[in-house]
Amino acid sequence: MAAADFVVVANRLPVDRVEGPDGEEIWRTSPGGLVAALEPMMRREEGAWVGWVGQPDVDLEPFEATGIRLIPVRLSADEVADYYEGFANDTIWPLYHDVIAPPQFHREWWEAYLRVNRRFAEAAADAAAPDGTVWVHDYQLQLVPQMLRDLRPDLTIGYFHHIPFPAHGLYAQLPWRDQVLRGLLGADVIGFQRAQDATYFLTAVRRRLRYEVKGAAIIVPGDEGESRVAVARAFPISIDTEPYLELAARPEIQARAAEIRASLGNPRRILLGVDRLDYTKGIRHRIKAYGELLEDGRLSVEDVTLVQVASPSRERVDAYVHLRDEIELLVARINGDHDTMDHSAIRYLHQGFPREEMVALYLAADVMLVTALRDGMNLVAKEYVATRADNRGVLVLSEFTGAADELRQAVRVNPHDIDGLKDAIMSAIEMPPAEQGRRMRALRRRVLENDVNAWSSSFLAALAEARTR
Ligand code: GDG
Repeated sequence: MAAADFVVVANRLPVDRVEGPDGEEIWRTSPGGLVAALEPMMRREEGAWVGWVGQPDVDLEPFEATGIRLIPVRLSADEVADYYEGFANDTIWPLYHDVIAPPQFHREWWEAYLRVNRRFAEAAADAAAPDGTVWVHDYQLQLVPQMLRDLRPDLTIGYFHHIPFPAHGLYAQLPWRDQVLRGLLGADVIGFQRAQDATYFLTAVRRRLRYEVKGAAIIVPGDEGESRVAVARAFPISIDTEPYLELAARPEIQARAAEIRASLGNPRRILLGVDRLDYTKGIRHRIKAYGELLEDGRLSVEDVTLVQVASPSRERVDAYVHLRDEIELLVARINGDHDTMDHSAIRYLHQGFPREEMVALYLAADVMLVTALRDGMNLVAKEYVATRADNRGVLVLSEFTGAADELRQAVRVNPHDIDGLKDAIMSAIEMPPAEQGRRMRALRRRVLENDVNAWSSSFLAALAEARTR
């Protein structure tokens, strides 16, 4: 296979194995925003994508799916447990989300992380053409940039971090804190969601490694006295707006939204939460606040329904098993206390839905609740805004999301403050149409102007500039 001028490296390949019409297994691209953003570049540059297929012990040769060259990295079942479910999702994820859940530190998980990161780096080194560009994604692969630079000093390397980077006092807990910083610093450009994440990273670099930092530029010393410059700054990610606009305009999806409203008993207001079932998303805080509003008599189930989609996630990690039990107990209690034969307090759905149904839900929702305790960006907030072409609806948004930096006209909340959250939910429910319109227009302008293509273009422009340094 010919070498690629542009290589993306991410934990997952953008494909799922599904059953074809005759029962055979085929690959279908998973329609994420990242694929949409990178597709034009992938085609133009004859790009390649290095990643895991999502199932253990699958040996596959490189192949093409819908025009993208895919290079599978094999993971054994033990590696999935130690590198992915362990170090990535039970060490880094909780640590980087402000230790909302206690991070687990295990040396054998770190060993697996090292081994798997090396495998990804080697696959990228094999795939990339001389003087090519490689863009590495996310917290599962923080060591890849430096490993790749050691193998291929000719490459221009970018890294984008999709989740928060923690304050130094928390980051310092990581037993392998210096190795991870050095891993990331192999990149020419290190992108974060928020300015605050970049600042925390620069602080960690200064305090742990004592490297010189000038603004966003880090002077990275080499082995033999020479040095290079790495840049760390914010590139807030966004959504591919087009499919959301298109789906929201379809009559059958609008009809489906009306059908959803009717099937909930035509409440005056529908509140909606859409999250992976994750402890970072503040689902418990949201449901607690809503339950208290019913308890206090400020809301009634005839008037209001909360629809909570909690899509299944990381079901083999203990913290997620406990979280599901807690949430389901809470939902059952609230429904038990408040449901009538005709109306439910909470319609709870522990399921994933097709995008069409998600857009119908966004259209049906008068109030969107995004109450994350910590979130790199939160694309759900942007998706909701994109679909609200009539400028109606209210976004309640946690200030601990990356989206809060941009979506200033949302109703902002601190989800830890349950009384404040209750008041915010009430003000969203009662907001007059004129104010909804004023806020939603401004929010939509922001999201439509800064879509995922603007994001990838600005990151790639920074990388191109790095190439000339
Ligand atoms: C990480 C960071 C950052 C969810 N359930 C269903 C479904 N979804 C879709 C949503 C949205 C996406 O999944 C979730 O994106 P988020 O940004 O909300 O959150 P994470 O999954 O935690 O993503 C986050 C992001 O990376 C990008 O950098 O923003 O901070 O944590 O698109 O719509 N989609 C469908 N059915 C579902 O049931 N079709």
